[in-house]
Amino acid sequence: MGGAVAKQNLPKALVPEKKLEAKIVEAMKQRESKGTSIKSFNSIILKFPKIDMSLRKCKATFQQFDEDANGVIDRQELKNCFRELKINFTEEEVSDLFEACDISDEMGMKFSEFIVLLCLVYLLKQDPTGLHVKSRMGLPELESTFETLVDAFVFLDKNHDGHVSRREMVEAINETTSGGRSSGRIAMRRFEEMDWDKNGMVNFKEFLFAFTRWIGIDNDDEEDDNVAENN
Ligand SMILES: [Ca+2]
Ligand SMILES: [Ca+2]
Ligand SMILES: [Ca+2]
Repeated sequence: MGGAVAKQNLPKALVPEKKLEAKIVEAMKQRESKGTSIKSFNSIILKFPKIDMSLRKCKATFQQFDEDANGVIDRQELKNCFRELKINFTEEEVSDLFEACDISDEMGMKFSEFIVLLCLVYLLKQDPTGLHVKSRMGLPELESTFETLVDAFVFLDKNHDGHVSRREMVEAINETTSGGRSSGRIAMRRFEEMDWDKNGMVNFKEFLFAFTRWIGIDNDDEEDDNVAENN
């Protein structure tokens, strides 16, 4: 309750993202109440190649919405994208999402940032009223990959509070890999990689960004393509 007063003193610019983060945590908690199909940390690792492939295929979607083909999706292009995918977010929500995901500050979203944004949209679009639609965004294959990522996060977030703590990360890894010091160290390293703002907690957005880095989605064959095109 005391937090309400402190919140009002925040600089205005900080509020939108906080609001969005709160919405994401809320949506994640809702989803967590349904549990996870993932049984072990190793099974997440085993899913990497499939996730990797599916996300790479999404490059065509990215290019489709990058109307001026400059390699990034700007605000207007994102708005058009949402219209096309029938994602009915308010202007403010679209803008908040853009700011939350445009972390490279290149006047637009790179591919990896776009993927993270779509996955957040996927999570936010779950329908608590239970009106089930087969696909939330008309991108069924991508959505099943997003579901896997959400599922993985739910597995890691043992106490279902919408954040993965360092302890939860260690617990998740130790569950399967018979403990031992090396797995503990791996867990630590993974955790530090994920926790960008170093607040000791990993939220879903941090998790997704870490994921795109682990599978190296931005350092793909793009450069080769460009060379081929220019020659
Ligand atoms: Ca563009
Ligand atoms: Ca937690
Ligand atoms: Ca963090």
